[in-house]
Amino acid sequence: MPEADITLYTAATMNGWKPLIFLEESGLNYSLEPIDFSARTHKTPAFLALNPNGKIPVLVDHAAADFVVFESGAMLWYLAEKSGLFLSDDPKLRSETLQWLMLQMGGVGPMMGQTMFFRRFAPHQEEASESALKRFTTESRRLFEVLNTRLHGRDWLAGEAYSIADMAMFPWVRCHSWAGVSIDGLDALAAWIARIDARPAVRRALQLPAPAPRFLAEYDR
Ligand SMILES: N[C@@H](CCC(=O)N[C@@H](CS)C(=O)NCC(=O)O)C(=O)O
Repeated sequence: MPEADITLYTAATMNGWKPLIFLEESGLNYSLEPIDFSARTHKTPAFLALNPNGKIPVLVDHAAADFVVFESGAMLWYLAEKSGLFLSDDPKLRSETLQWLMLQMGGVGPMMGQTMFFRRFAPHQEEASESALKRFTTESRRLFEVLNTRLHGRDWLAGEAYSIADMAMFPWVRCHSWAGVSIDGLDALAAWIARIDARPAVRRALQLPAPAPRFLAEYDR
């Protein structure tokens, strides 16, 4: 049996940082298996046996008979239930947290992911890419405005405590400038980014796994 209770397979990406933030915040005992996309480890039969979708992050809970969890939102939820941290027991507060977590998984993540693809990787000269870039950038900005309205006069997305909803949303919102999505005028959102960015556990998580991929070099701008 491995020494750590949990093995996390991940990389330095928006989805990859989410469980790292939780694990660093909670102090759960884990070991890290960095996944190098260029080596295609995440497409090997051994990895696909863990996650048939061939993507990171993936977690194996050795303390629960090697139970496997993929999908970062499900992973944060699993870790919250395992540890009793960052997700309220109160049914309404719990639902509120999961609503904002789902908005990240179904809205902000996919829209920002597509915005990044069309801004950074797709052939820009093609008319279809220009149209897609405009669509995804506008929708990402609209979602940021929803978050900004929600955060007006409050510190966290759900209830009065930092939760798995904040942990899920943060990496995607923090990289707004790399994606080319403006947060101008969204002061509550900017304050929330700074609030989370300043947490020591978050600072540690964002350095993992090192080294950061080259394509994220502009991430902090
Ligand atoms: N919905 C999945 C998305 C996972 C995902 O897209 N992971 C990306 C990194 S952020 C990945 O593994 N990309 C490598 C690839 O697709 O080859 C989750 O939230 O876990």
